Amino acid sequence: MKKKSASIVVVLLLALFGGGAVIASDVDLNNNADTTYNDPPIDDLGHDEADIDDHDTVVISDKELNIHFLELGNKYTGDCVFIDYGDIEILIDAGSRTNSSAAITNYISPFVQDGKIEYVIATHAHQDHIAGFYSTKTTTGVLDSFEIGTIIDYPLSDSNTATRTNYEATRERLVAEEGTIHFTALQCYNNEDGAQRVYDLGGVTMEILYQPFYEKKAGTENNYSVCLMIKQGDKQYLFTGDLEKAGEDALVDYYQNERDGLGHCILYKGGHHGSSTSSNLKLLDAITPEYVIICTCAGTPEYSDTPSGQFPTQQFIDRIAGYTDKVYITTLMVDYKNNKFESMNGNVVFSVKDGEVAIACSSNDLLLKDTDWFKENRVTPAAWA
Ligand SMILES: [Ca+2]
Ligand SMILES: [Ca+2]
Ligand SMILES: [Zn+2]
Repeated sequence: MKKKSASIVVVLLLALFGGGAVIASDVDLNNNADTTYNDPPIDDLGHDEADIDDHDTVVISDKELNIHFLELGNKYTGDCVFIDYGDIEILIDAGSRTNSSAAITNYISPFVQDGKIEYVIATHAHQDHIAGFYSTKTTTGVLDSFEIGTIIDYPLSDSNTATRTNYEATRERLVAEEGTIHFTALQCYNNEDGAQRVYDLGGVTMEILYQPFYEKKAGTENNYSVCLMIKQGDKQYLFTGDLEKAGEDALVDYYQNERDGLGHCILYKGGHHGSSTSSNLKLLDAITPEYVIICTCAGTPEYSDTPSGQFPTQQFIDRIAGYTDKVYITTLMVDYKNNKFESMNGNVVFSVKDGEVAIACSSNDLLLKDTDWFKENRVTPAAWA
């Protein structure tokens, strides 16, 4: 196609879609069941002068990349990260319990306009990461609520829970009956069997990283976590699931001689909900994170009765403070026994617009260090004073 006719195509597309292409930047981020979405986002087909050059093809790539860290509708800590890039969606985990599937599905549905989630990542076989994927007698799992393109998950697990069995049975049913493709992270890293190490999403890439516990026994299930890097232009976003120190150290060691290291990551999903065992200095030194977003219920006694060891832990805070104070937390524990919790930042949406990071939260935009919970429950590190 020559330049002139290419321009006509763009003009036609603008005429067809330009007027209606409203980006719903003010879309309601709450996931309350009674929330209505008046303006679901429509991909911007607007035209950019830079898209038209002397080549024969027209590239229309004004899609926005939005990375959502979700609240999960109950008091339990768990992970769910939804990456929305036009008609391409990536869902990393669906915790924290089976009844989280409703909160997740309600929240993400307006963004999945073609009804299909192209990529699902299940980092490891713990319920706070995979329980929302499958259906039960009373809940409809996320994997049963959308068409699912490709599932990428953990190569190894020592879990013998019903959670793992249920998730994997659902995955296998989708593969057998629905045309879903399944690869392990190791197949992806090795570019085996049609799996890819790097998925080119058009202006954005998803790279499945290697870590040695994809193929050797770990001391904890957490270290089997699938790790991936999203790249948008020169900006990198890192997701390590619940990887703990042995996994983090091995990941950093491996990449000393690969891909010029992990490199600076402007966004890092705070590892393992802000636990003391993750986000160790070796990893932080390697990625120098600027924005850290954590899916957790702050101050929950779910995993620790020691206040300083409750997510996000004092140890995590002391380490991350040397790199950034831009730390965001989804949910806040109010009264665990009586099942009371509320939004901390709420659902947190990270994006980069015109080279600048934008953070949009459904509850408030306070940094962790400025929250009442932090002031009452944590010691301020010198770097944050
Ligand atoms: Ca979308
Ligand atoms: Ca889609
Ligand atoms: Zn977890």
